Amino acid sequence: MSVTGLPPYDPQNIFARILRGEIPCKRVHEDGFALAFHDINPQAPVHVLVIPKGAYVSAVDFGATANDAEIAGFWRAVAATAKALGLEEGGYRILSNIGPDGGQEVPHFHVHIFGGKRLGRMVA
Ligand code: D5M
Repeated sequence: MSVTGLPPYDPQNIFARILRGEIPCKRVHEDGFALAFHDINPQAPVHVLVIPKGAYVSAVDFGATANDAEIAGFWRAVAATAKALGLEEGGYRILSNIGPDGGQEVPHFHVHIFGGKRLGRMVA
């Protein structure tokens, strides 16, 4: 079981398959720690997902079990992705859903990057 009480990591989840190159993606950034690609169902003018290369179910699972280099590398990849997308000056939003009540559909930890316009306040 993952640390949030969610089911254990499923190596057949769609992001694991993208990481293995079994499913294509529109890549924005890739390094040793993370892969960033455009969301298939964009909710903002810019909507990109950043996923770690390791097998983590959620943000909490990642924080509790990844090593320090992986955690630092992941967040640096988020920043590099935002920079590559030209979002640094205007800003952007990052979001990570956790579990069914959090709206998480894909059980591989990911951060959404939203940007490209002045975003409204969060909606539940
Ligand atoms: O967000 C999961 C997100 O993943 C959701 O916004 C759709 C996106 N998605 C699903 N399949 C794909 C593929 N194949 N490419 C790109 N984006 C994809 P969650 O936080 O889990 O609700």
